[in-house]
Amino acid sequence: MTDRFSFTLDATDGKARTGRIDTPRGTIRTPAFMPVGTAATVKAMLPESVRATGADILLGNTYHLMLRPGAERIARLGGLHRFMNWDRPILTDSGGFQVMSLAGLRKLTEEGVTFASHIDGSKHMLSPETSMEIQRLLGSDIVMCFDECPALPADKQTVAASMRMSMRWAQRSRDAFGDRPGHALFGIMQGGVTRELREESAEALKAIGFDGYAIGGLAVGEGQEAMFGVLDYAPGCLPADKPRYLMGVGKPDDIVGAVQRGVDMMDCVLPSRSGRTGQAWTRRGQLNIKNARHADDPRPLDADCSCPACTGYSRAYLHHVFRAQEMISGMLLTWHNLHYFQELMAGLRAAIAAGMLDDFVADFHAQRAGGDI
Ligand code: PRF
Ligand code: ZN
Repeated sequence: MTDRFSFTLDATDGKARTGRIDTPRGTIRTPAFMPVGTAATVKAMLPESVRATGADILLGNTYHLMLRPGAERIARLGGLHRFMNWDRPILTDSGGFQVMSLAGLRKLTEEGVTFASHIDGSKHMLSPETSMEIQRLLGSDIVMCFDECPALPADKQTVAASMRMSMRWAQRSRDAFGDRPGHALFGIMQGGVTRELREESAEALKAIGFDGYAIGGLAVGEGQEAMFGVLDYAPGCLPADKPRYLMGVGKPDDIVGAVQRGVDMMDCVLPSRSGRTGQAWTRRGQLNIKNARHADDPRPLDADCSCPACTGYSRAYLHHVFRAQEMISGMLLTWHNLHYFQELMAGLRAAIAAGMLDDFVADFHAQRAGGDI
């Protein structure tokens, strides 16, 4: 155990990296996938089950928790880790991105953003300073800068002005965060799909100095080709000795492509959210358990998977409990999906360490191209 936050690179393969982030609450093996626990729970999972899938760190949300149950209440109850019974690292997003996608009536100024709660319409304010304070009250291990991610489509001028405000907010976030040994503050690169803006954003963040650097403003509707276009150069604009976090990504093939391009951390609601709608992600591709073809199928979801859903239950059973709207349906499919995502990350880490990433990626795509699952 360490009382400080540090990043150690163990091996590289091409642009891909594997290593570890050490924190007082435990080690995060990278490349890492962070399950999303928006409202102080990874939906349908006990924390010990999330850990059993292989997760080293969870993501929580400033926006949701400030509205319900409130950051001060969580602080009084001992902080987010104690509150949700997860004692390992937690990264919290800063709220701006969620305000833009979820809140009602919003007003954005240089100071910050005022908005109406999506829960009860009550009025709230978030700024770099209030976001840092809320994330401190939650007890977050990795705090994200308060930023703005412009909605698409947006012209270059709009994206440039927004990015420059996010860089001023990054400085204010740094100043408000202060010096908190054992806790990390990550900057967030913006700039859309324009290379000069991404480079300008990276320079601004490096001049301020952060414990890690996120790539924001991607996976917002630009498509995988455009996202990979940015990822071909964006990680290389950031310090090699600090973790790089791609926010809100993604599908398994997005994750593999991002890791190949030098990304160390990712988060996405996909495995947990889609589990509750019957979507299963497997090494052979994607299927929906509600489909009638599974009704009589005695086989497991994935014969090569060691998760509880695959070792204990048939597709026919999973189909039945989904159709019957039984709670175990979301539990089993979420468990399987999280297990698969974490197994993918473990495979990527091992392949990078062995200098065999190209073979691993070729195999990943070949297994998915097999057709019928
Ligand atoms: N900024 C923040 N959170 C985010 C994003 C961002 O740009 C994204 C974009 N994919 C997801 N979550 N603060
Ligand atoms: Zn499984």
